[in-house]
Amino acid sequence: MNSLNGKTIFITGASSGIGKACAEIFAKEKSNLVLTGRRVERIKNISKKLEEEYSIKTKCIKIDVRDFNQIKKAVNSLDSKWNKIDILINNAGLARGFNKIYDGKKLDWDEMIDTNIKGLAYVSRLVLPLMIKRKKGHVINIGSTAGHEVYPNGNVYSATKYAVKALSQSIRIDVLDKGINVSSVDPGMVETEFSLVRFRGDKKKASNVYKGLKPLSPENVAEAVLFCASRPENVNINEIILTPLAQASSTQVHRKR
Ligand code: NDP
Ligand code: 8X3
Repeated sequence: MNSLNGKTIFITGASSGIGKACAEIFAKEKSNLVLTGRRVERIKNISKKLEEEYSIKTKCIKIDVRDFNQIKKAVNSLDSKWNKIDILINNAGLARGFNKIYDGKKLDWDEMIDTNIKGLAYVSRLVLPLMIKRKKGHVINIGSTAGHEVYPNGNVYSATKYAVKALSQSIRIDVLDKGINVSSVDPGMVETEFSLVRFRGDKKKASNVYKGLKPLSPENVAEAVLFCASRPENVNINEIILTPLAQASSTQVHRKR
């Protein structure tokens, strides 16, 4: 396993779920972390806990990935101790709504497209030059099974995750001669705040998503991210798809009654 001790990991959406679990697993490996997200108080709490527990260094930056200038300012503000980013985890993302396309809300679509597609492209555009300068680095995108197969009412969310898949493949081609790894970790059902966000705080609807089965935990996904990040230098993990044992596809789920 390639050591991650002392490496700099830049995580988008580190305030919750998979991003937070990635922060924890890389902290255990003694990596230093740039933690970003909109809910900066949450990130600061995570940062404090991880610094105390693992004696690592962290930097917290408020970033809304939909705002190109905000990301640019944040990346430009990193001094020489922080701008040698070894791994970028493009995790920030969300689903909004669960309707037939003809009942969908424009605002929900705009938010998903702006965050999941444009946000990932913006962050990659601004961080990659730092990696290219050093001729090394690793971009790990959090895709989804929804980027491999569609499901009823998934429409625009699925489209954004198909776009993440296209971006992962495109970035891999574009940096082929730059010594940079590009991986995609694509989970099925993971119990995080994802469904609560999708259903705008409706706890009943959110918990029904995982009813009768054991979903993936964010830690399960973070382990896959860590696996991608820790391979020997000559190896690139292109894609990992992981689902709960009880999920065979986006539509085939076995629930205990
Ligand atoms: P959570 O809702 O728990 O976490 C989402 C994270 O994304 C939060 O930290 C949130 O931070 C951040 N985020 C959302 N919008 C923005 C924004 N505009 N700018 C910056 N950060 C933002 O959900 P998950 O952990 O499940 O989601 C993480 C990723 O995993 C997403 O890309 C999602 O599509 C993907 N995924 C999730 C699956 C699941 O079943 N849960 C399955 C497959 C993929 P903050 O609000 O503080 O900005
Ligand atoms: C999240 C997985 O199936 O809820 O990307 O769309 S799913």
